Amino acid sequence: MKSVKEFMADVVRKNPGEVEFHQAVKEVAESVFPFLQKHPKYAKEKILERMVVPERVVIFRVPWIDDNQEIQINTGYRIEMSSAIGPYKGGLRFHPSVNLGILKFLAFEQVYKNSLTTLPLGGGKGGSDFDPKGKSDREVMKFCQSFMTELFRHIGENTDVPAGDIGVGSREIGFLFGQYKRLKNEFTGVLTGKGINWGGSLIRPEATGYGCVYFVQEMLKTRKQSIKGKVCTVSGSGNVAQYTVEKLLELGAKVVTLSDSNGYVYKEKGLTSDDLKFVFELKNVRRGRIKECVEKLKGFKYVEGKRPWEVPCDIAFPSATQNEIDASDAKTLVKNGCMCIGEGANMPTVPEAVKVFQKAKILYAPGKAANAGGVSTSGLEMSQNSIRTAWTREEVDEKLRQIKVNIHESCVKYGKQKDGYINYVDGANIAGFVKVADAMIDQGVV
Ligand code: NDP
Ligand code: 2IT
Repeated sequence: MKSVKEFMADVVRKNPGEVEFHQAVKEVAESVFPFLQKHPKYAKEKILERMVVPERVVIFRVPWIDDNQEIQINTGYRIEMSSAIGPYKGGLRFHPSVNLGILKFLAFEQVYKNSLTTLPLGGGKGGSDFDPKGKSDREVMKFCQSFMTELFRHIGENTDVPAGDIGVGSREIGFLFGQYKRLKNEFTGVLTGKGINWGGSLIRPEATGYGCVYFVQEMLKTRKQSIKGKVCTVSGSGNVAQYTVEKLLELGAKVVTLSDSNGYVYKEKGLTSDDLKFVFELKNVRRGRIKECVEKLKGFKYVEGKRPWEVPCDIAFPSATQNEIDASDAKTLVKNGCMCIGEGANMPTVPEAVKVFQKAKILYAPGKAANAGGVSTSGLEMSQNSIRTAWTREEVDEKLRQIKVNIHESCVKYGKQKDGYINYVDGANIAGFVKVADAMIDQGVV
């Protein structure tokens, strides 16, 4: 059997320059290799070697005309990573930083995350380097229509079911769905995150943030602790951050920060539900900057160009983007008494920082376990679409909560060390791997 180093050398050679993809694969390989040594059937079947090659990648031109009648050109992508346990499933990201390597890292992580949810969901991801910031609603619509004019031939309710991610929320899903319906002349659950009047599920908007907090509750229980009274720092101020804060406030935590790509806001006394209401309107309706909290609300400070990890906290919720906690941030968090990290974002912590958390034996779980609530509820949306029904808020929330409890149990099963410390990274990676690997073996060399 190859070593992790030899395996990674191959991955790097075959996927040049895709640094985020290399990072995501290495993390999984480091967890899974010791497991493969004990279970040689997976190594013999070259399961991991197969998993790092997408089943299919689609890259396409997205031309559109802006409000000044100028032609704009973006690149569109869909990475169909694995359909071993269900149709490809995963979000679309619209952000200027989007490239093949970033989407491959996200699609790769999605395979393991979706496996953990216990639902029949394969893994995929897509998006574009389109920047929705500063664009009119009409421009966003034109872009979405052009994007779907190519994407529609590759997706379908039983083939590949996209959803939201950074820069793709209910507005974009609406425009994408409208164009899909027009091209295919059929009304199906081809996208999740749909509006509540046209096939969406209650709790889907809340699900990633709520689910992350539910997972943190499970982690805290292992140390006989609860959320109540905990000081929490949150980064980001988009979908995931907003509903993380909503659930934290409901459970009696004190949330002291939010951020965007320009800087962070800090309120020592803790955000109120009125502050959060302002943020919902600021970010989802007016699409403004988080800095405005200082001008319009009381008790806020703004720190330009920095992330909130220098603020002392009990629990940190990175909920903006990848690699937003580096080793020095991790050391500061630990030094200031942080005891738990809830990753709302995908891969927000660099590998060296993960090591810092694990060495300090604090509660640390990777995004693929902590933020799986969003895609789980997408899976529940697909089920409701298939049986043409709509569950109540309480029904969906309860199913979401149970899924998060199950994911936590899987992490403990595969990640508990001899000294009792739960290595959630190993737990999530191995549990996610086994289900997909067994399905691949059953289905032959495909
Ligand atoms: P949104 O677009 O709603 O919000 C993104 C937030 O993160 C914004 O505050 C944005 O600030 C900030 N941000 C984005 N890129 C950067 C960057 N490069 N540097 C600093 N800040 C940045 O996205 P979501 O809330 O949906 O997604 C946040 C994270 O959660 C992502 O990692 C995503 O992959 C992950 N996730 C999302 C799920 C979902 O269901 N939506 C499910 C699971 C994970 P600004 O406005 O300045 O760009
Ligand atoms: O990273 C993620 O899990 C998402 N962006 C949600 C994917 C989905 O299909 O709901």
